[in-house]
Amino acid sequence: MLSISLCKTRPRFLHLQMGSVWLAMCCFGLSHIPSAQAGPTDYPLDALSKDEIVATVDILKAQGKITESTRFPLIELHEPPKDEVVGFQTGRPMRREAFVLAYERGSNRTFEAVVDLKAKTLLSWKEISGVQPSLLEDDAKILEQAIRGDVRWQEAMRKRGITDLEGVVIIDWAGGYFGFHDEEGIRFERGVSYYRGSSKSATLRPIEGVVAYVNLNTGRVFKFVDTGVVPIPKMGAGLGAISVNKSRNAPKPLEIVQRQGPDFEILGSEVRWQNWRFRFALQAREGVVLHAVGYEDRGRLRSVLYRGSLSEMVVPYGDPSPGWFFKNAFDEGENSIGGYTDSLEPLTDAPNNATFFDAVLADDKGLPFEIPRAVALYERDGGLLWKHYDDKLKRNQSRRARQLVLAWIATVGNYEYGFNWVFHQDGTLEMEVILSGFVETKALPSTENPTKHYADLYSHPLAGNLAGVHHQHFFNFRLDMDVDGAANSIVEQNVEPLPSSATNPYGNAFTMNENLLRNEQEAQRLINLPSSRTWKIVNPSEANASGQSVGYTLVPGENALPFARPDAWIRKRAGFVNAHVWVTPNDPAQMYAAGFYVNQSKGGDGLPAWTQASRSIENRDIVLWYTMGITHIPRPEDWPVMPVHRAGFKLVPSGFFDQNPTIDVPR
Ligand SMILES: [Cu+2]
Repeated sequence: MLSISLCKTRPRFLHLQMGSVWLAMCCFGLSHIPSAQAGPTDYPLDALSKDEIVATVDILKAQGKITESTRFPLIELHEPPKDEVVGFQTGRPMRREAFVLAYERGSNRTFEAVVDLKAKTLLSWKEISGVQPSLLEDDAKILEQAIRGDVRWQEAMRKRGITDLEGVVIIDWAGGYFGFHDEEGIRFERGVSYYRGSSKSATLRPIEGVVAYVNLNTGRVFKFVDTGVVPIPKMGAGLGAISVNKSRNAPKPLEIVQRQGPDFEILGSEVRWQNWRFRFALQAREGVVLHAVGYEDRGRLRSVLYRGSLSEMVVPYGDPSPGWFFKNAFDEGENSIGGYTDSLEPLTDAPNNATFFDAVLADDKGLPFEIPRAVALYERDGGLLWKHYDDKLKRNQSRRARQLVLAWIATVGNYEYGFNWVFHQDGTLEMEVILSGFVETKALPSTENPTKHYADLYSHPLAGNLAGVHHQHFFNFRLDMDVDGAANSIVEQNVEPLPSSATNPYGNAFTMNENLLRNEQEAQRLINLPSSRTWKIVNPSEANASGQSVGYTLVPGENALPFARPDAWIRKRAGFVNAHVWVTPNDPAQMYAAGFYVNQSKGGDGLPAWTQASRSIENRDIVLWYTMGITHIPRPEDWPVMPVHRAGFKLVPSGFFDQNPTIDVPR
């Protein structure tokens, strides 16, 4: 959820620290852990290498475009046009370009650049006015310094009995947009305070009702809010809150043994497994991006998905109080969630049989940094694949399923978000989102209630007067489907009961209606339980053996509608939450569901804006955008640390094959 970090050091430094810890641990016998260092880039969509990041910044320097004070909210691959990628043949020359966002804090100016890494030239450099690029490490430092120096804040802490001001931790929250005039035209954030005391390992106990608004261009607090003293809870969020219960015996080992090695092959950046082929890259903004996903069907490689990514995330909190109304973390657009990718811990974050991949990203100063074990790839037991027992013949036919998981986890402040692309042998591609970590805590005022139970309308108690505030997590996935080629259409499937009639005398009849969605406006859809609604991406030019268009069905899992009012600013800024399904013609300029510039955005960009034109989405290269919402009313069991919550969706072959494609799986 959060942009908020309990220890908001930008992750890159955490990784360096963790890297050294792991290096040390490797000396103690963990060196067998396989970690695949990405080789030289051999595919047009491979992420920028260390050398390419260095070269990008060097070219900008040589052109006199940047200075020591320039910061880089984003440096990543500038993807080549799709036709170039689709037509690419291994070993042939390929385009390599970098996209750069540069920010000049002193003049509050933002620039976009594209660098040609082959020709070592600057292809474009342009100023983008009226925007704020995503948050930088310096922002949190400037905010903290400004707040600590503010006498109103110092006084507010003393009023709460806090004398050791260095024992207070200040957390920055993206400013967002609420129509306030004094927040226009500046880069700003809001800071909230937690009490930790002298021990670095102690928890962060919320200091309720104190908010400082900081102008990040001038380094000044321009608004200060103190709504009154609320007792500081005895406990707060952080690892110190986790006291390990020794009463449970460790379960006996459960290990996957693959004496002959994993069943997948890695060829350059391509993974091949059980008829599947795909590539992936860790990008700073989106995290792991899936590329060129295809399934080999009786010797023929058939395309399924050209590009699959997390396009945006937002976590709106449901508390209107001055300390909370602004908490709406866009963890991708405001924070570049890929940059918060964890170094996965072998045996716990991923199972014993995992293969790990290191990744390289650029920091705010344009320097490359490595994330060891950023991505894990492993096979897991998939339960039963199929079965039938013939009672007459007394004979059983069944097969065991296996799944391939491509996993990464980001820690954004107090929350962990894991994203598993799960490949099934039957052609199903599943996204499994994992939520864990700490809920965002609030201190409740004492109550006259003799039962000493604390409560307000917007939260639920965790422990004592420490509460977890109601919130929702919305994820949007951008799925550039290429079902047997780029020219696809989308149909909505609704199952409907038939009226009682002479032909339906028993009232049991129901049918399934398919409705072609012809344009972007028609394709803004909600999930619908009464009609078991699904959506099928079809290729109208390719038919299966039964004569149906080949297709893949989007099968939703857990989902929600937003509870913020339709006219709330957050609904305008995160307009993608207003429908679960959106479909657009593929446009490489339209990658992020809430638009490119999300930090302090006013709304009016992203899916709602693009789809105004209501372009045709029939029999052409289309993108399916799926919004998934999770409503989180915190429970005592979410404390101290949340047990993993899973939610997701599936892309299931539907007439893509002529029959069950796993019939050939050996016993
Ligand atoms: Cu939550």
